[in-house]
Amino acid sequence: MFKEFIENVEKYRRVGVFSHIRPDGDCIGAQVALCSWLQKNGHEAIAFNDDDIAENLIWLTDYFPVKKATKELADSCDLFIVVDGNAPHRFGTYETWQENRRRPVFMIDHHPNPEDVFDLSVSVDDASSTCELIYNLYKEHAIEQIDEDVAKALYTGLITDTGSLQYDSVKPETMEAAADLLRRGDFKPNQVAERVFSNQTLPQLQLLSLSMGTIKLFEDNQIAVMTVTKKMLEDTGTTNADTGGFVSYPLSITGIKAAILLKDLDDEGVKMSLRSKSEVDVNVWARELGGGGHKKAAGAWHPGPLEKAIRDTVTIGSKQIQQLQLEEERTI
Ligand SMILES: [Mn+2]
Repeated sequence: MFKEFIENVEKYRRVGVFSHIRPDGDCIGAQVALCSWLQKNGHEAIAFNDDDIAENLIWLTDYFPVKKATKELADSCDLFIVVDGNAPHRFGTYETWQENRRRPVFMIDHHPNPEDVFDLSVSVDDASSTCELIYNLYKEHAIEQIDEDVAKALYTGLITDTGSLQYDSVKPETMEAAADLLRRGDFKPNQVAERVFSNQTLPQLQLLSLSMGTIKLFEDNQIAVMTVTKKMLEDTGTTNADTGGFVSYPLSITGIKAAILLKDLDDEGVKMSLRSKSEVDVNVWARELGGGGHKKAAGAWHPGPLEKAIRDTVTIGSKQIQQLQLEEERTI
């Protein structure tokens, strides 16, 4: 998987590694572990992200600092690597740095439909996470280079991108990677899980409570819709960053095939997170709305207002669910 990558990365000395905007545990974990790998193998590495890193992930930057890119820092790199995203716009100002001085760009990612703009791609869309891919990089190159920091960083991505190793993207290899990381890093699962998941603030829970009150079911109780409004944020003193993981609650209702979290936060329309726990492909729904992602997790944007965003998305979703039901009936 990484043979070509390893052979080619050797040609470059100073490498800028970008993770995607609005960073999550997988992109930061993968970025930190990749930068560490580069450093251990004679390169200089700089980790870039345009956005602030959430409170529950900030400890990862003790292992490797993540900086906001500046022209000077970006220009000093002779190779860029982007992780956990497969289209340039996912990496914020990254495109600006390319305009200044064109340099090779490598990509490591697990999302479907990669853009064909990279000089070298490691694109594995059935991998659980980019962190599982970076684990394979170590495995194919020099597994003994996985130290405690790298193990914890990679484990973070494994659990955050898979709902704590529950999604159907999890394969025996994913579990084996997780077990190997626990052994090599000599830590217990709760040491990472508690840092990542058990550090909610009271305002966050109050926001969750308000948002839970909005859950409505559609299409014979197969689609769940949950909303967050600007007023809810104001009433609880929270921000958009505090809505992480909310969509998993409506998805956990019995019989629900897909859940949508709609965030109506400013004048710029409605942001949507879509999740599925069935054969339903929410990537298709998101694409119809101009967004995208994975089959089980996707994002989209709607110009609004909120009620119309709900109606349009439920219409798209219902159409697909009815189609799937017809196909099922035909095969019986
Ligand atoms: Mn990911």
